[in-house]
Amino acid sequence: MLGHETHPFHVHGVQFRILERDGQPPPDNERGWKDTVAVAAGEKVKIEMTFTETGTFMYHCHILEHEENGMMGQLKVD
Ligand SMILES: [Cu+2]
Repeated sequence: MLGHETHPFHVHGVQFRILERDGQPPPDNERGWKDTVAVAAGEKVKIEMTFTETGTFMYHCHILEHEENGMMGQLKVD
């Protein structure tokens, strides 16, 4: 079931920093620049990213069957 698995969330074209996992600072190994972050079922991860270009940026779960079942979207940056 899609909602009970860990999801490797990925954004195209930009890197980000992980600010919080369930309201707590991330562990040391997650404090660098990332393009993918694992999000466990029920977990909330706050990230921060800066776009230096306008356009449409895709985000999705990196598990193919999740992506094909709707875990993808677009960010429009004007
Ligand atoms: Cu997934």
